[in-house]
Amino acid sequence: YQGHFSWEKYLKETGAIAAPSSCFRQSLTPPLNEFKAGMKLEAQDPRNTTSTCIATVVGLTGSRLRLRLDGSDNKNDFWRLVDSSEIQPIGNCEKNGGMLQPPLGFRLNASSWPMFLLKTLNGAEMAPSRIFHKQEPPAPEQNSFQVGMKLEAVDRKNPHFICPATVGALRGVEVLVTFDGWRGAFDYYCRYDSRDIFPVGWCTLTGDNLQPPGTKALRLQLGWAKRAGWLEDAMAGPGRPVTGPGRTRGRLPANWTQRIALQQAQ
Ligand code: MLZ
Repeated sequence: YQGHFSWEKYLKETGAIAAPSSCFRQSLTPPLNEFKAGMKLEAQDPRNTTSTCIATVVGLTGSRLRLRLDGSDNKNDFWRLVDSSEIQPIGNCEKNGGMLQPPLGFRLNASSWPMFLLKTLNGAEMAPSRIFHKQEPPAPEQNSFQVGMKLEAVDRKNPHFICPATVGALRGVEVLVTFDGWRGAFDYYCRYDSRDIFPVGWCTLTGDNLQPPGTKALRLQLGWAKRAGWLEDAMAGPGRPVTGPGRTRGRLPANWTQRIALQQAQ
């Protein structure tokens, strides 16, 4: 796909369908990003979620901010949607009777935190409260994803990447996110209302950079077919139904042979 990946072509080739936007906890029109690099705000420490810390915007990508906790190192940057409830204007914590905390792995001695806080906020550009979004979009009432549906998802091991993905399995309120063209190493389960998953076309709308799928396409297609209980039945061939525990529900998608043939031809 060298550089430009087209969902339209890809969905045709894979015979897959995109998960409808009503499945996601995302706004239909992506939230406006009016933040600027250098602005400071309050954020929950991702490694210690009971702490509210000072963070600096060190980058912007689509509707997301790349954040770094003041007093931390540059190895633990994290990304948040501009409408995340985990970011707030400076002053919010105190207003609610809380106290700003040093980040996990604070570079200095804990006793120097009050002075550090003073210095880091002195003369800082604070993100104005009007550019924060009042609330997160509401969660859909239930998990309405289906196995095989396509989506865009944050690669949690490389959270600056948003990548084409497929629903690999469902488990109650959870969804298994599998990355197209990559082996299982990046897969994860998340709640259906996770803020890390987006409808097809999200990155185009926000101007974020969607990674192209990896090259292990065949494995991936077989991967989810197997998890859905389809593969054993397919291999048994017609007239030799595989029975036994867990395999009785197996049913191949109508176009599975075309899907696999197409993947092999690439
Ligand atoms: N440098 C990494 C990127 C992997 C990204 C996968 N995204 C699903 C690697 O090649 O392992």
